[in-house]
Amino acid sequence: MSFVTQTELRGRLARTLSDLYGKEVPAYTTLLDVAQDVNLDYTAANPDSAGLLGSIARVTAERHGAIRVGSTSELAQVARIFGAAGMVPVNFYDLRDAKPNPIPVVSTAFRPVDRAELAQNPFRVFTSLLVPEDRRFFSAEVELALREFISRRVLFPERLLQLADAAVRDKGLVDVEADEYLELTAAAFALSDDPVDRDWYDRLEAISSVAADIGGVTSTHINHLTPRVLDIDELYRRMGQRGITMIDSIQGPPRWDGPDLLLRQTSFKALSEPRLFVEGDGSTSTGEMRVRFGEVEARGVALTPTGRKCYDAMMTQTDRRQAETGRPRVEVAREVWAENCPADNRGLILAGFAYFTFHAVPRTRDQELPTDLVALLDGGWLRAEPIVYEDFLPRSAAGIFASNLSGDGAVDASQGESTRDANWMSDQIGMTVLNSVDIYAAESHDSLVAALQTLKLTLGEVTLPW
Ligand code: OOG
Ligand code: NI
Repeated sequence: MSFVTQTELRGRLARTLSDLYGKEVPAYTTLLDVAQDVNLDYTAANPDSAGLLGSIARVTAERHGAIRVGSTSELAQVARIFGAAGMVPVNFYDLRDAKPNPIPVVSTAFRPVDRAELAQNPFRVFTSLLVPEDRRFFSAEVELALREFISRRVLFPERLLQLADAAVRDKGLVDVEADEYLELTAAAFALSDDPVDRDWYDRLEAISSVAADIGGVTSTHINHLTPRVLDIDELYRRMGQRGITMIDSIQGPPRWDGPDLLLRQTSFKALSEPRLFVEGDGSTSTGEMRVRFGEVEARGVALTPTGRKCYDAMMTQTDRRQAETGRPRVEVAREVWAENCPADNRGLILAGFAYFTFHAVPRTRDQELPTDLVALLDGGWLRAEPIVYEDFLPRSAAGIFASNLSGDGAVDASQGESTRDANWMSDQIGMTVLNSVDIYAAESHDSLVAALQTLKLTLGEVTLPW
């Protein structure tokens, strides 16, 4: 009997769910094929830069998925299941005030945190929690009905939760138990064929398609799985050539000549799948549901709070200038980027905009060392490597949600909201929801201290640009 570590379990979980989704949603397989071709072509054309934001092996296997649940106890169970594979909750995203399409959920993402773990397999799952108590979306009566419906269902069998807890406790599972964990997890996230109560589903859908997708059915499901590509514009073109219509645009930063920032994403719309409904008179019929779609992403460097503020301001400025001039958004965005964003990694470091790890370059010369970080970089004593952004962007996420909603739903903005934040979520699931800025900052800081130590310098002696 062999032992499967949590790291191996995560790699196998990503593959198992990817295989399942490919069987269920054939267009996803096309997306994977095209993504693979784009990555191979990009690597061949750019052998020096292709691996800068993660090894090709990592990028090829890299996926994120998304699921949605209805209550904090369901979310706490999800945390145990992903915890088994070394994935912990990172960041709190509130999509309830997203414009122009508010979504009645708050979200986090389960992912590995350590550099070595990310390099092995960075599988992450964006997980959204319905907020039935938010009066801008749901009346007291609908809230109650939702709570009752959700509390009656069982998303995850007890055996799966036991295996998950054992994996966390023992840092892995013996192979037969690992197989069982993977089988039960895949079954829990597959699209169920349980019949759907038509009246209840329609009632929720009139308020929000996402509410219906979460609280109108007796199970949860992966609603998309996302591969990573090195050239998302090329992928967008090639999907079009294969006859798969993508949403109108690529979310996030524009394509430009400077460094890749954060995250760019695009998706194809949910496809219609047959589903059994129970009608008001008790009869059953086959209808259709459009709940599962495909998405692809390109990742760039993680931004510091200063860089992030600039990113948010550039997005707002792009909106404004586009509204004023009526020019194409991509063109406006590129112009705004050229005006405001440093055009290379050195510029990002000087402005304190982005996170890098620092590495001492072995040297034999005995010239005197400068004590200024920028001089150390310019003189070739230190090398800086961008830290990949491993998280999500709420505005892009809302865009991805919105592109897959059938109607606008009904929101009463005059009603009060309920306060929800990372602390609240941590309390609910009994696990700290981490803040990714802390993770990136610590990694950058530690690498700098270690690199300086190799050069026989200390952090206190060195002038930093930020
Ligand atoms: C999640 C949408 C967010 C992303 O990549 O930003 C997301 C959902 O539709 O449930 O996956
Ligand atoms: Ni996504």
